Amino acid sequence: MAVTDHVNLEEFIAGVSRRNTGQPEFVQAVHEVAQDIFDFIEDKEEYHEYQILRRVAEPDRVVSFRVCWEDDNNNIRVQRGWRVQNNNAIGPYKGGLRFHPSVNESILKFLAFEQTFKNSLTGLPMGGGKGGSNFNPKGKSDHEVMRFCQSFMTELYRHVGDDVDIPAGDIGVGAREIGYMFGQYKRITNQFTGVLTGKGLEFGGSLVRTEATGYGVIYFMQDMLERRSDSIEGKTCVISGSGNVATHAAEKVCHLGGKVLTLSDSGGFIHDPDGIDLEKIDWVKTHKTRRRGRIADYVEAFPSATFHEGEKPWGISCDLAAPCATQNELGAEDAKTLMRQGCIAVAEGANMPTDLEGVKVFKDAGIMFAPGKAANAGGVAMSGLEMSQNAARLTWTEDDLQEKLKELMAGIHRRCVEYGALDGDPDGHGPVDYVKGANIAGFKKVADAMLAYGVV
Ligand code: NDP
Ligand code: 2IT
Repeated sequence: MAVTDHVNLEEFIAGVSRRNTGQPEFVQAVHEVAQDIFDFIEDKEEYHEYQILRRVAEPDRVVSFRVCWEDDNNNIRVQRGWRVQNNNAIGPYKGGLRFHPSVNESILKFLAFEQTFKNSLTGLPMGGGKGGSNFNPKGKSDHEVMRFCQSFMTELYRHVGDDVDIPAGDIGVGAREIGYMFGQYKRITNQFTGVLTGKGLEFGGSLVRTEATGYGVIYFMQDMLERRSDSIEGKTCVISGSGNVATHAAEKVCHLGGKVLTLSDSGGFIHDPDGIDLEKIDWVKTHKTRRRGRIADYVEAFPSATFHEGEKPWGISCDLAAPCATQNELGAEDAKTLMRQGCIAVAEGANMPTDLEGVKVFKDAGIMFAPGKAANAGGVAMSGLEMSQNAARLTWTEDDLQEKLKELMAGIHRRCVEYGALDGDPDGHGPVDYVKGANIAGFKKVADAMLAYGVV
């Protein structure tokens, strides 16, 4: 058994659990990474001596604050806000903001922890962070969302900065929210800097950032299939979610000649056996984003589809699957069902959508399984390019950025294969443990930077 801090994996996780009482998502994320890292560092004395694993499992800091705002009926409302600055060993803290009633410290700590290794995997100089609030944007007017965002930034501004910590969007935070928050930051500091990414194109945003996460997920899927001399063309794909990541993943499946069968939201999923083509995806984007509607309404617009209330799409027969909604939406039974129905590859668009048991089912079966920290890294990678453009005060063309996104995803795939090829041959066609590859490649760069700094 590998050891670090003179303990085995079970004892290490028990310690993480003890120190993070009531934070199951954070413990789950650490567990998932630690099981691969234990083996990797077994014979590497320096990592043990400097307690690197113990140190990366502790965020640099967690800032929590009160956010007061006034609703349209003049009621005073109180929300909680957080920013978790997990690790800045390889660059300023970077990661999204999530506005959803389920948000708590455990969820943000897990997301910031994952973000650290994801950002490292991109090859760009970005540390890991995440933040958000238990504010629920659903059913709120634009003015209510604006007042909330302004109040949130009135506290957050003192903890962020273009060389310190650069937030972006995540669940419940899109172009509208980023615009309100950027406006408030600029107003308070009187500085026009690249403090947020995912900005509007008029004020420093980057082309291709909106599409980047979803497109990147499917590029990664394509890279996995290509290693096995296969492709997306002619394959069916089930997708969960109907937000930014899900709709753009769906779009790229269509571009590459595949057929999308499902989309979902927190109310259930729609199954369209005719395929959800580009025109239907545009309808979903408008309906979910601009009209802030429900996916259930799809069946009225497209009667070829059926709506399955309260269910997830994993029972639909498919070749490929991309969970793109939220964490722990795919368990062991779902994983077994997917494989029984013929699924050969899974790429995670969401962060940690497959739980630990589900991942084990996929790994044991040896199917192509891409963890979120690799497959959905295209979004933050494009954010990294938005930061570069802001710092250089210039804008790159759409063609350039589309090409760079493909290259970035290919680079992430290559790094995973380097540490995850099960036959030790990164250049061959053999099976790859992408979870292990992503964890080790992501960890190594952060750990080596931490070693260079000594004990800080
Ligand atoms: P959006 O807010 O655009 O969409 C979220 C989607 O997921 C909606 O369809 C929403 O349904 C559904 N959803 C959210 N929470 C739940 C829940 N608790 N149960 C069921 N369905 C839920 O978010 P994104 O598309 O940006 O994010 C989706 C996932 O991708 C998240 O895990 C996020 O962390 C991850 N991600 C996002 C990146 C980005 O660039 N945006 C980058 C990398 C990862 P409903 O409308 O009913 O709430
Ligand atoms: O989970 C993620 O990678 C994101 N929400 C995007 C973060 C970013 O900084 O672009």
